Amino acid sequence: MIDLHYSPEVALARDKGRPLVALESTIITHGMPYPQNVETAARVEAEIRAHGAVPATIAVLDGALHIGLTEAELTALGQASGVAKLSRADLAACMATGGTGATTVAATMIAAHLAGIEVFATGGIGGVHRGAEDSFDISADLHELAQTPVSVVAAGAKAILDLPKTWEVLETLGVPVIAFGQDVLPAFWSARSAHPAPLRMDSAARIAAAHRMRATLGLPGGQLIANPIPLADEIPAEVLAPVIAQALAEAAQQGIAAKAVTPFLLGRIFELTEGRSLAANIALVLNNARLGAAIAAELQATRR
Ligand code: PSU
Ligand code: MN
Repeated sequence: MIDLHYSPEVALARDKGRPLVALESTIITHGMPYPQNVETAARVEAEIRAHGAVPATIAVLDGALHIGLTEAELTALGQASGVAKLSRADLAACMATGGTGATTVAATMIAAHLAGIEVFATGGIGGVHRGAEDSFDISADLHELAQTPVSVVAAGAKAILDLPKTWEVLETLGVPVIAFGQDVLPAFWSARSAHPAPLRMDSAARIAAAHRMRATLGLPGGQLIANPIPLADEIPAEVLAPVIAQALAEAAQQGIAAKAVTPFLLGRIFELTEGRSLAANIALVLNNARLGAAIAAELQATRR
């Protein structure tokens, strides 16, 4: 049996049968600068509580897989430097060697499933990087969605990626991509893209019903809920396009590769937009936390 370390709040929620929403930690350690990362993590947790669910932020601390972090653990993780970024490939090795690491979407899905948590809210999933035809850089998040039964609420995939290729791969892998409340997919910092949504749902109850039906049919894997950033917080795609292009060119010049690509690009876009990208990122994560809480409540009502 694997030894999961539940925080007191999460342990209590499990006892009482309260709805739980998993949260990742890579967004804290690699996705946002300090101190906004710690502030945002706390605000996202508070948002989930305010909407009737209990947050479970996931990370590996000294080899132990934590489901829910205390405020002190969260703050320490957000201030630490050199924390490992753990995806499916890294999780077991980090735990076996007593390491500390932040979980990506893929690793958070694995941990959430082990803990019986069916919903996970984050910013944006990883996907197919631009130039993947040469680099082969495709996030393990996509294959995780195809095999681990967790519904992930995100504002689409990050716009630094090749979004059309990302949607194609998800379709190939049989992952339902459900746009929430609109007919086109969102593009992370922008509410709308030109890409038609493969599926659209307008209520948390329907999303929960689709989650349950996959299990009934014996289909492995989860769902991606593509939840658009609120319009008041979005950055129009045409404003971001040149910024993304510049960040990508710098990454290529500096030979940034593999796991370093996503954190580098997010950091540069933050600098180049003078923090505007970060404000939008925070707004969209809060929005995803609210929808995640609503889906968790619906799933809890139909739990078997
Ligand atoms: N979404 C954000 N910020 C992030 C990430 C997602 O708003 O930092 C992280 C997630 O943990 C995601 C990871 O799983 O980036 C993808 O990294 P890669 O492309 O190396 O798989
Ligand atoms: Mn990658």
